Order: sequence, then structure tokens, then C-alpha cells
Amino acid sequence: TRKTAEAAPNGNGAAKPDPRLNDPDTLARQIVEKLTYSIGKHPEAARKYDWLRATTLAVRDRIIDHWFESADRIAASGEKQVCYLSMEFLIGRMLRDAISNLGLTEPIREALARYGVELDMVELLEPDAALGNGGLGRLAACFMESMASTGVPGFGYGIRYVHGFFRQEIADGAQVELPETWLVHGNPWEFERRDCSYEIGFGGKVVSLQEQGHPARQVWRPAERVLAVAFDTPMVGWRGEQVNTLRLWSAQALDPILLDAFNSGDHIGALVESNKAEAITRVLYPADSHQAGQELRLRQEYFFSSASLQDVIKRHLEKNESLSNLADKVAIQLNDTHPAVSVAELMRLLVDVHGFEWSAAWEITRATFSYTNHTLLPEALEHWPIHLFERLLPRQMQIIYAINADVIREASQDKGLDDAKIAAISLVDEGNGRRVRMGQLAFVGSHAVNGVSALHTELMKETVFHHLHELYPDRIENKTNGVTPRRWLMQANPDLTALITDAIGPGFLDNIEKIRDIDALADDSGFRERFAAVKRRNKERLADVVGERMATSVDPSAIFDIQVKRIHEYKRQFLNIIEAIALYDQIRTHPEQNWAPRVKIFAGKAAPSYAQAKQIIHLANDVARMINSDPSVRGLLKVVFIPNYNVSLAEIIMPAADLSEQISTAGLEASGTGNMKFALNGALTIGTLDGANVEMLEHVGEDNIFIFGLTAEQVAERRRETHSGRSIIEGQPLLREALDAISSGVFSPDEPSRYHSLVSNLYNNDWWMICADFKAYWDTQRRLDALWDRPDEWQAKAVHNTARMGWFSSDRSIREYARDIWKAGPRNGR
Ligand code: GPU
Repeated sequence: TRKTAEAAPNGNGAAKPDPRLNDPDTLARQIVEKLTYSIGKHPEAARKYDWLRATTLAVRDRIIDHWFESADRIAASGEKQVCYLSMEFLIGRMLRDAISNLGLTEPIREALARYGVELDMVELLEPDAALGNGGLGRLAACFMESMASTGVPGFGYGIRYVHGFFRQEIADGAQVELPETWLVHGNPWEFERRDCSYEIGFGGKVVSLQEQGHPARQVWRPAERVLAVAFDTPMVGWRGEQVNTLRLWSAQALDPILLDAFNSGDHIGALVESNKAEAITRVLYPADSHQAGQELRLRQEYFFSSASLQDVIKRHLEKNESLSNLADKVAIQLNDTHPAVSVAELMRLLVDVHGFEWSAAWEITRATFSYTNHTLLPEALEHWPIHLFERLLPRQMQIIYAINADVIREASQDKGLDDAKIAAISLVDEGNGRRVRMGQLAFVGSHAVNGVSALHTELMKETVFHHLHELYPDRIENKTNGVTPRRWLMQANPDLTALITDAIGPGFLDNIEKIRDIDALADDSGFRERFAAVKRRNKERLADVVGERMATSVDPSAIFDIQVKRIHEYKRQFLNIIEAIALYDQIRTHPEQNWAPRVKIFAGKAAPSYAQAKQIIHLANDVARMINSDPSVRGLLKVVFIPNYNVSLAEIIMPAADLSEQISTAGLEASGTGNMKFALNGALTIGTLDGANVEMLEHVGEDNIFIFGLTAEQVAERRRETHSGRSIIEGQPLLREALDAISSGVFSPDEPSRYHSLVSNLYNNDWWMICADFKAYWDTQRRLDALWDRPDEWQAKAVHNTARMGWFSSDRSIREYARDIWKAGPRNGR
């Protein structure tokens, strides 16, 4: 490569070797150098964690060179930068991603092997950076990788949680939450920037300053102040061509200790301030698609929004005379409403601190921000009680009132909207104990608002933002989600990547849509066999993991039927479990039939306060225990719940699935992204017409995906007619018997009433359409059983899935955002 060609000759000690040479000798030397001089160990004395750290540091050095080059290039070109504000970045491990993107995997493997160290073992030691809950946080991580890979100058801004997403254990079938401690061994990827810190205020009051000859100026005098300190992590793109920055904020007290208090003997009180400050970034809220509603959460949101905006402004003013051209130089994307207070905060900074007129400031603000909505679920839409907001952020509250007055004036005077519509649009919800609606704030403060799949975007226009859409009809647009093919295909599934490379050459590595070239090979029996052999090896790898972690064996020749994602009623893991019970019953009553052997695999975490979701986990485990210990279905049906689902486990699971369960109640899953990872790796999907499943159907074709159930429209219609599930249950013996079994304690003999209310709820209120969709789901599963008996056909469909999923790359999503919303990059039309 370029680095090698430019390298100075080596050997006589006269010329220094190019430190960026990618050969195993150079890398081995550099790793041992780190081991010696940064860690203080001889190779003979080094433990496995020392090798991880030394390898990481050696790789990091190379990234830093690319990082500086990227920063210099972007600075010199004056290009527009994209700031992605997100409360969550669910990154997972970083070492494998980095060395793979830098093309260093094989030479490092060889370098380590010289010391008897296995790269795979070293990679597994790295803790997951789990600074997110699920899809929303993982999307942010895919987007960071794709911005670097497509040449968008991107800056991620978020929170450096000390404790990421909790670790899940299953005890007696139930979820137990344990703290996650990713930072205990230090984090070699991050750089603390003490020089990059900002004061963040809370509380206090607003004073009106009248200076002679000037209009009155509002000045916020916070009662409390904390420091936000930046920690930077480089984000390496494909082939290392661009390295962007993820800047995470950590909270610290301005005074680390109150010495007066300490000296007068109050040793605990002396630390109260610093504890309170540090609490802001101590732990990630584990609520997914659910508003947490606690003061600390609002503090987190404001803390990272204000720090990020102050940083954006400071960096802008280093290169520009004023902020009036801010929107030409920066685009700020709000990842859901978690950073929506940024709209008010930027107005405050522009008007109060930088002296802009209100209307000029508003123009800059709107041109700078754009907002992505990730859910329509009412319980997930953020709204803060006015009294809390006012107490914590008094000036921002005033600004929100002023913005609201402008919006309402426009709606009533210019557009003639009636009172009911205006009440729906208002940033203040008057009917609900007076609350600030963060979705409305984000919407009016942005020039573009997007949903994350075509269906979701249409539903946004019809539901949550119906009247705002009427007022600003050009603002909502769609940007269907995507996933990075580097992590989710090339790294997670190296065997499939090698097979595809053999078949069509390496072009798809740089342009994933070229993977379509394998489509024709679905008819090639030799290719199908090799494709199936890769799947088989990936299933064996997952079976090993299940064996190690759970002391259960699963047979890789059975259908691996997998549902992994957060546990949520709308995602309907319950429907899947009911189907498992009905199947169990049918296999036992008709053992003579030709059942396709199945392993139903579940994994996922429930929010600690979400009782229903925790019950579902408990039920899955109870059902697994009973079915797996029944010899009459041995070899035909197994159920496993793998604990502690996270990014690293997903990397093993996605390539090992035959069947991907994407069965949310239609209209509820904004997009889904696991659906894309599974299909890209050759799983068939059984799913509803929900989220991005709809577009997957368009891309893979109706013969290659298994769609069932009510449409979003039919769900809405049925909800208008009835909420009861009773008549459906009574008309379907399979469903009724499965529910009876659950309800009567067959699966929970230690506590027979455990699931009583879970089941009786379905009779009264089938809100999630579990009963309504059961039959269609069951029938579709049986079609899949039959297909399993025709392996050539199944494999051909699997190949079509992989071949036709290229469009669901986050590179495509990012290029669309860049072109339509940010008007920024990518360079060279990449
Ligand atoms: N999503 Br809101 C989350 O993961 N967490 C949230 O708090 C909210 C949404 C998910 C959606 O449920 C999922 O459908 C989507 O694919 C993902 O965001 C990324 O857009």
C-alpha cells in the first residue's frame, strides 16, 4: 500500500523504518515496545490483559496519525461539519473494528502469534462500550462509523457514562441487574482533554440588565455550576481513510472538595458537591423507548447539550469572525428529543451571550438543527413538568415560552389554525399538569425532521406531528435506517465475507451494493452448498457459546429461530413464546408428523422498572426449562434464553440465524435494525408489515420474506372496534390451550399464579394484537417448517436475502442525510 511504498529502507540502522509499515515484524516490535515502556512488562511476564492493552496502544498510535491528517484536511478545506448529538452510543468492542478498517487484522494476528498469543483471545477480553440501550444507540454507533467511511466530517457528542447499560443475569428464571464497569481497567481508546471543558449551570434566576442606550438584556445567574470535561475517542472509517471524533462529556465539580467543611470535621459534607456533580454522568438510564421522567435525566440532557453547543461555538469562532454563518459551517443532528433542549440553549447562547437579535438567532438555530424521531409510542415521548423545567433551567423556559408564542402566532394569524389544532401544536401541554413537549420543541427548532423508515415517517405525519406537519408541510422527510456492513458482515461473519469475495471479487467491500452480484448464484448448487456450510459453522459457534454460558446443548442442524432485541410488549416476544408452547403441545399430540426441528432462541434486556417485560423474560425461562427437560420433544424443540444480550453477543448471533423474528405489532416499531443485520447474514425473516420490514420486502422480494399479520391500518381499525381478545381465543383451540397452560401454572409449578394476570389481560385487552395475529403467525411458521424440508429452496432464499440487502447499509443512510439534510460531504462523491 501507499505506506509501504514510501517506506525508507531498513536494515543497517542508518535510516529509521517507517513506523506505519504494516508487516508483522514492525507490528510485533511496536506491540512489545508498548508492553515494555507503557505497561512495564517483559513479553515473558505479560498477562493476557497486558497484551490487549499493548495491542490497543500500538493500533491507537497508527490511528492518531490518520486522525491528525483528517483533522488537518477538514480544517484546511473549511468543510461543513456534522455534529451528531446523541445521549447514547452503543459501540461495543473497538479493537477488531479498528484493525479491520485499517487492514491490520492478519499482520497483527501474525505478530502476536510470535509470542504465542492469539488475536481472537485478545479481542474477546475487551469490554463492550455499552453507552446505549438498544437500536437508537447502536444506530448512532453505525452512523459514526459510516460518516468516517463515506468521508463526512462528523463529530459525535454524547455522555461518558461511568456505568453503561447494566449486565443481566438470570436467577431462577428472572432478570437480575448488575452494574456494568467498562472503565475499571482504564480505557486506552480515550483522550481526556482537560483543556476542553465548559461550565454548565443549573437553577438560579434570570436577571434583566439595563445598560444605557441598550435594550434590556436577560442574564441567567445559575445557582449551581458543574464542569463538563471532554474525552475524545477516534472513530476509524473503512481503510482508515478518515478518522472522526467522538467527544463524550464527563461531569466534575468545580471544587473537588469543600475544604472549609472538611477542616471543620464534616468529611462527608465536604464531598457532597463533587458527588452531586459526578452523579450526572455516572450511569446510563436503562429505559428504552420510555420516558424516565426524573430530574437527573433532565440534568443529563441539558448537561451534554450545553457542553456540546459551547464547544461547537468555540470551535466555530476559532475560524470565523461571528456566529452569523454558523449554519453554513455546522449541521447539528438531534438524535431523538434527548438533546432537544439544545434548541433553547443555542437561542440563549446566541441572544444572551453573543448579542444576536431574536429573529436572527432563530434563523440560525433553525438552519443549524435537524431532528430524528425514533418512536410514536406515547409513553416514550418526552415531556417535562413545567415546574421542574423552570426550576432547573429558568432562562431556557422563558425562551421556550417565547418560541411558543411565535409558533402560535404563525399558526393562528398566518395559517388560521383553530384552537384545538393550536393546542396540539403548542410546546406546552396544558392538559397534562402543564408540561414542555420536547418533540414539538425539536420540530419547530429544526429545518428538517425525519423518521427512520418509510412507514414510520408516514405515520409521523398522520399522528404525533399531524398538525405541525400541516403548519410546516415541507419539514418531515424519511431517512430509512441502515447498519454498517463492516461490523455486521465483514467482521461478524468473516467466512461469508471470504466466500463472497471468492465468488464476485472484493468490490463489495468498498461498495456494499455490489453484493447484489451474488444474487444469480442462488441458482448455483455449489455456491448454495458453500453458503450453507458457512451458516452451519456460524451456528456451531453459537451453539458453543450457548453450551459454555448455559450448560445446555443446542443442535446446529435444527432451525435456529431467533428473536433478540429489547424486551417490550410491542415487540411481542410473548407471541413467539405462545407459539412455542402451542408447537410443544402439537408435537406431543402428533409425534408422527414430520416436524422441522427448531431451536427458539431469545435474548434481550428489560428495563428494570418494566414489570410486564420482566414477566416475559421469566416466562421464556420457565417455558425453556419445561420444554428442554421433556424427552418427548427431544431433538424437535428447544427454547433458550441467552443472558446479557449485548453488541458482542449480537455479533455471534446474527450470522448464526436461519430465521429472524421481526414480529412487532404493525405501526409500532419505528424501523428496526436487527432485522437488517440478520437478513444481510442470510437469515429469512418472519415479520409483520412494520418499520423497515416493509422496505425489506420491497428489496428482497415477496418470495424471500415471510410476512404475516394485521397491517398498521388494520391494527388501528381493530382498536377502534374492540380491545377484547376473548372471542379470538375462544375460537382458536391452539391459542386457548397454550394460554390455559400458562395461566394455570404448568410452567411455573413453584408459583402457579405467576402468569395469571399476564394471560387474563389478553382476554380483556389485546392491545398488542397478540391474539389477533396468532393464527397468521402460526400458519406462517408452518410454511417455514415445510420449506425447511426443501433445503435447496431455503438456501436460495437465504442467498437472495444477503444479495439484496446492500441498500440497508448505513453508508446509504448517511449519504442521504448528507445530501438532503446536512448539505455536507461526503468528499470525492464517495
Ligand atoms: N429506539 Br425512542 C430505541 O432503541 N430507543 C428509544 O428510546 C427509541 C427508539 C429505536 C426504535 O425502537 C427502533 O425501531 C429503531 O430502529 C431504532 O430506534 C433506531 O432508529
